[in-house]
Amino acid sequence: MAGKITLTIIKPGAVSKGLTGTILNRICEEGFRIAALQMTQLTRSEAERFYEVHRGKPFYEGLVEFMTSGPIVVAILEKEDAVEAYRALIGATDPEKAEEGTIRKLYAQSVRENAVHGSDSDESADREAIFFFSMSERF
Ligand code: FUP
Repeated sequence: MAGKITLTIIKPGAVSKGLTGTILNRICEEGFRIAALQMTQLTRSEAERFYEVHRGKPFYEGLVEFMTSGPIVVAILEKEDAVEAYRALIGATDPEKAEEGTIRKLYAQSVRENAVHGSDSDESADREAIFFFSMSERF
């Protein structure tokens, strides 16, 4: 039976440091199936729309600036309880609070430059997957 999905973004800081392969390898080793994959660079309006829920917060401008600063790698990941399983794998938003061995603990620079995104609910995962991928790009 197919598992549920989550959406991840390998953020500009991690892509520019050459960590894309390392992070995708870890994701696969942890039993996620890559159901869609793309490299792109967000425009300002796309980043604003993706992070709409955070508009008005003190970190919003910096977040949009960072997320548009270079290419990103976006993937739909499939596994049982994908959202929860992937959030456990990436660790807390703030890498200093993230568990040892998590992707953010290993590769994040700071709360803002925290290496990867992971959807926070099944509803967000569906919305975010549609944001980046058409059905013909999903396998
Ligand atoms: P997460 O779900 O762990 O990605 O975290 P949030 O949805 O709370 O935040 C989304 C992004 O906003 C984070 F990945 C980084 C950025 N952010 C900050 O820059 N500062 C903060 O204090 C909180 C979040």
